[in-house]
Amino acid sequence: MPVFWPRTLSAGHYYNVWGTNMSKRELRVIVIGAGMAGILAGIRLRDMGLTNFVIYEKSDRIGGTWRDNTYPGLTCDVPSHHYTYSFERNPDWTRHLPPGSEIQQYFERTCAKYSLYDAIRFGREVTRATYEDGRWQLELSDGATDVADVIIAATGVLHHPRLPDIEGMWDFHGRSFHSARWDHTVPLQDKRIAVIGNGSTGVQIISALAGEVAHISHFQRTPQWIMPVPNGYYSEAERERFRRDPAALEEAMDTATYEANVESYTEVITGQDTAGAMHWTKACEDNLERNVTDPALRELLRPDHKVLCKRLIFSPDYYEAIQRPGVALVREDITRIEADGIRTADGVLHRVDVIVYATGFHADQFMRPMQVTGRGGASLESLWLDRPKAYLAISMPEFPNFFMLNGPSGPVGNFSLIDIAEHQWHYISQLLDRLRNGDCLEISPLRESLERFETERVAAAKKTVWYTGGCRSWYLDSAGIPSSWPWNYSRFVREMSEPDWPAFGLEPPAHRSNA
Ligand code: NA7
Repeated sequence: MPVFWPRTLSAGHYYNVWGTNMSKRELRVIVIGAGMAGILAGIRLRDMGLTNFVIYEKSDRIGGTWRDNTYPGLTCDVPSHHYTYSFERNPDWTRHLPPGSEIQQYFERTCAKYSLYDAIRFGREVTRATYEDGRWQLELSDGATDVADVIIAATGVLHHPRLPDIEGMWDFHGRSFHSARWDHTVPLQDKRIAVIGNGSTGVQIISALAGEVAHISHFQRTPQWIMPVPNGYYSEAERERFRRDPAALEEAMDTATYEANVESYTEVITGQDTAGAMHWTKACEDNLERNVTDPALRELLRPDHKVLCKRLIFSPDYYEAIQRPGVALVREDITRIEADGIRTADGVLHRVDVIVYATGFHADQFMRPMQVTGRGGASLESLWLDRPKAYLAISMPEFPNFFMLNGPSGPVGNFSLIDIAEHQWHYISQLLDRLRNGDCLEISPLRESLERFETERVAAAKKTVWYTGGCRSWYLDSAGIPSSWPWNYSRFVREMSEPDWPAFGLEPPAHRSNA
């Protein structure tokens, strides 16, 4: 019979060191962030019977990225019914790909339905977390403090807007803003707009505003491959059927096909010579050939990197939009921004009234600028000196009982981050069970577990199309190594099914070894 001796004992808790539980330890849990993952954590904590928790949210509303982004055309590129919690289906999606505003409403509705608002503390940013005497001591932006046994960092990936560093950009006399800080006080209809940036965001804005404004110019430093994914409507009759009959909704979701697509996608990323690679490549090439009629424009729009090297853009109508009257593609490099517009390398001044910076995010920040200090003074900044890292994207040595959802090197391909977070929660809940059962007071991976994982992950990452495909993207860390999960989806699901306990210095739970 395995015996797990707690590393430290704290007053008020009773532990049965002989491997059978006399009582469950009450854990105080602090969740950071009330976006998609924080909401998931709150609901699941309650399901586990853990009621002593709060969710700190720095903003005044829930929703994370879906609260911050309100730009015209905002759409998630995951099929609507797969961008939903598995336990809270949404028969009311109106489109096959969910509009941003509906996603935000869905999260707000879910929060209300699960009475989660009571647990959320708005306008409170966690600035510091320090592990002392077996517990996490937290400091908040308003000077308050709190204490937790467990921290769940659900702080999101793409939430620190990245503005470019272009000479003269502060001299511009018109209005300008980042796409994630859309200024809805600026009327656009009779304006000349410049959109800088050609990721999913820039493409969606161009598609939405083409024909709706006086003129719009799309400044593309790097062309992108575009997958022509149609975005149809669910009729009211279909939605009513889904409301009445959850089985019909499940059938319409066709999860088997969705997961096969996800698997095929991840196979392509990790091995370019597969049949799947040819399928994705051909679909994007055909889209360009068939839907851009002017050969000169077509060549300007043709990427010189492999399909899927950058995060693939799903759009049913970008090529149509860029060919409309009043829409211009600008491929010349931007040299500076002046009072009246944008100057490009060919000397042309593109006169505009509004500049939208669709220039992406600092994807390597995660919970930072929060200062995190672990056991024995270990600092997060030191651990992440070369790149953000975590064992299986969830936990870090010397940071006991600190678990992340959508943390560094977790999967971020074109598939549902909700599904990813739910798998990660399944894993974290098993770690929480060990703490509650009194098997141990602290859980963190061994240093060698993280080192082994990172060595293997980086080696695999160098074989992915993100690394070999001839492009740069936000997937790459400061050393140019892809920061995402470099294996297929099945491996992720397998790894998340149950912790490899020895990697945490623990034996498997007693009930398993006794089985
Ligand atoms: P992305 O995908 O990071 O795209 C940012 C775009 O901004 C990309 O086209 C960049 O060009 C461009 N960029 C960045 N800096 C500059 C400067 N200085 N000059 C010109 N162009 C610049 O961000 P998104 O918001 O579109 O999407 C982020 C994710 O959100 C997306 O993948 C989905 O997961 C949802 P580059 O390619 O680097 O030449």
